[in-house]
Amino acid sequence: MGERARAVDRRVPKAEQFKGGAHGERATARVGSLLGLAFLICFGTGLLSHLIQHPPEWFFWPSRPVWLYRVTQGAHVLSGIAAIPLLLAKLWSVYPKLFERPLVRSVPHAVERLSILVLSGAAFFELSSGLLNVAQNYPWNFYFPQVHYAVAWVAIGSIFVHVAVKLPVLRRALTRERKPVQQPGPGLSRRGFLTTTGIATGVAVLATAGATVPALRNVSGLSWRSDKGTQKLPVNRTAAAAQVARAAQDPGWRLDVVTPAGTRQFTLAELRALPQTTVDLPIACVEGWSQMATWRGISFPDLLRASGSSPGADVHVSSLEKNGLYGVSVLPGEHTADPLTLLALELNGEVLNLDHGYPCRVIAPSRPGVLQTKWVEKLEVR
Ligand SMILES: Nc1nc2c(c(=O)[nH]1)N[C@H]1C(S)=C(S)[C@@H](COP(=O)(O)O)O[C@H]1N2
Ligand SMILES: [Mo]
Repeated sequence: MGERARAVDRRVPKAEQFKGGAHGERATARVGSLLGLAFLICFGTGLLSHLIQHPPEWFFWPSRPVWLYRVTQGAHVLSGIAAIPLLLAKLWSVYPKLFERPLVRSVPHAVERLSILVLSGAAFFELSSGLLNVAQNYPWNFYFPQVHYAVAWVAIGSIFVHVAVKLPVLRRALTRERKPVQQPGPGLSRRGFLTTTGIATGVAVLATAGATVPALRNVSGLSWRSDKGTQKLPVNRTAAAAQVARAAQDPGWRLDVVTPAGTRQFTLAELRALPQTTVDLPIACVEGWSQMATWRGISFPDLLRASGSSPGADVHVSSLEKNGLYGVSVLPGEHTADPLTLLALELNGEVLNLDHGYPCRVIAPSRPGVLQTKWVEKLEVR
């Protein structure tokens, strides 16, 4: 080593300088386990949401209980929120390792360090892109869900590698007997660190939980979505933004129901003359907010029978909205056979507001909000 390099090396802190309990194995292991759990919940519920929106042949998602998706997606967003302070705490707990020398001890050691780099990058990307998506409506188009989904596999894969590599350390750190007399070292103690991390995580979760847990509405400073929207329901995309205001209010509007037997057209008056069903169902947005509402309209089994088809068939739904990403959806047979699935004409006791999908919209139990298509103009049984 040259004179200069030696001088630089002297100024870099040494790993041994960080003696506080906060940087100890046990603190890292505790926070790491919680972070791993948060990621596992987040990955599982995210995968589920992806499968519901892009169902492969083998996939089946029940229409009951009606609140199921509300709970899984709420868990997705809240576990992601919890992971943010946990990840920061974890990184802070282990950052002295950056000063370990030599940088690379062996090939396996190099691979391990590289995998941590991938893990941190993927985790950071998932949490920040998810947070941005929750905070702003849809700053990305197709790009966000696709990339968020792809990187989730990178994150969970590298977490598995990391946990496998660290298993011996984890076991040692989580089971070791408490030393009877421990000299309090310099720096933040383990207890202080864990308490701070716990409080930060709790506050972050509480601040967002009100978006989906009604009892927490008034506690959550960050539950920007609440029951305060038009007709006591938030609006995600207005009729003006979707450029459907004129077509939706046109007296010439008709609903086309296309079945193998032919096409049946309904005017709004004809839809209102069909048997009406009233149901309480939540809208559960993929962004994590959800809100219960009372809906009234024609149940899909009734509508399909009135159109010469039968409940249980897949139905392709098209909106008047042509430029957006959510102008079409597919209702699986499981949902079209469920009498709680409505083509809704009313919301909370009033005619559906233009922004909520007038003249009619889909509302089905246990489905992502993005599939609750508004301003419907055509249903196709295939
Ligand atoms: N045609 C159409 N339908 C749509 C959307 C849209 O952008 N266009 N947004 C969806 C999303 S993401 C959600 S969460 C719900 C919200 O319904 P609301 O605006 O009536 O609360 O509508 C869904 N239906
Ligand atoms: Mo949504």
